[in-house]
Amino acid sequence: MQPDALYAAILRGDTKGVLALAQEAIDGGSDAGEMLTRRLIPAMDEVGRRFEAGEFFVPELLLAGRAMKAVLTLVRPLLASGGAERAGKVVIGTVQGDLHDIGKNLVGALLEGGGFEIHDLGVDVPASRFVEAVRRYGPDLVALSALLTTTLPAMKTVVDALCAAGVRGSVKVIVGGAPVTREYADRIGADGYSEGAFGAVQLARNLIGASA
Ligand code: B1M
Repeated sequence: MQPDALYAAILRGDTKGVLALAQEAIDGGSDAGEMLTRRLIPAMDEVGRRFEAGEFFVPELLLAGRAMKAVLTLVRPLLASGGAERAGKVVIGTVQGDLHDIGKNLVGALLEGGGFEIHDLGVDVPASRFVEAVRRYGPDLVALSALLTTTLPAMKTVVDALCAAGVRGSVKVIVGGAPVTREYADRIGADGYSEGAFGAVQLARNLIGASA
């Protein structure tokens, strides 16, 4: 296949084309992780750039998002097939007010591949549901994703709610997503920050002392 066909199909929001090209690449022996980092994620970044520049509008974001989610269902089993030993339990979700879940799903899939048991609370998750989930599942880690500058404060709300509920000491909290920075993570009292999805797995392992 041509090197940029997959990238271009994401930009067109062409789900069928994306699936066909990704399948072709996988059948041809392409590495799923590389496909993600070199072609799919950069294509989504370009969609975001065009949106910011006023060249794309919400329908294009939606179409590209749909195509990306579809291809992730294809790629996910390949990422999650690490066969790693059980590393710990994670409750993951996108914070309240935020509907972006592609990055969160990717982090979840990679953690799963790294041997973690995942409880995915979905998107637009209020702080009270994170607290409930911590009580219910007894995770080692709570993983929060946010993609909007306007929903960043909801991460602090979750950390504060965990403290108020008296469960903060029993879990590590990691945060990530495009607008999140290490400085912000430190400021809200999170235990860890990872810029990308792949780094989140090592971070999680380091925090709970699981072997690599
Ligand atoms: Co939205 N959106 N969007 N959008 N969208 C962004 C985020 C934006 C940057 C686009 C832009 O203007 N350039 C911008 C935010 C600006 C800002 O706040 N600074 C934006 C906006 C403005 C909006 C709306 C407000 C648009 C509107 O309605 N006017 C609206 C908000 C809706 C809401 O949430 N309440 C909106 C809606 C949407 C769609 C629903 C249409 C769709 C999402 C579909 C979906 O997720 N199911 C969408 C999309 C597709 C995007 C862009 C184009 C792509 C996001 C994506 O999936 N990227 C995005 C632009 C961009 O990111 N370049 C944009 C691929 C994904 C793999 O990357 O999610 O960043 P990402 O995850 C990365 C890292 O961030 C990290 O790992 C991943 C892999 O490296 N990561 C973690 C993520 N979570 C992590 C957690 C961790 C660790 C790492 O530990 C726990």
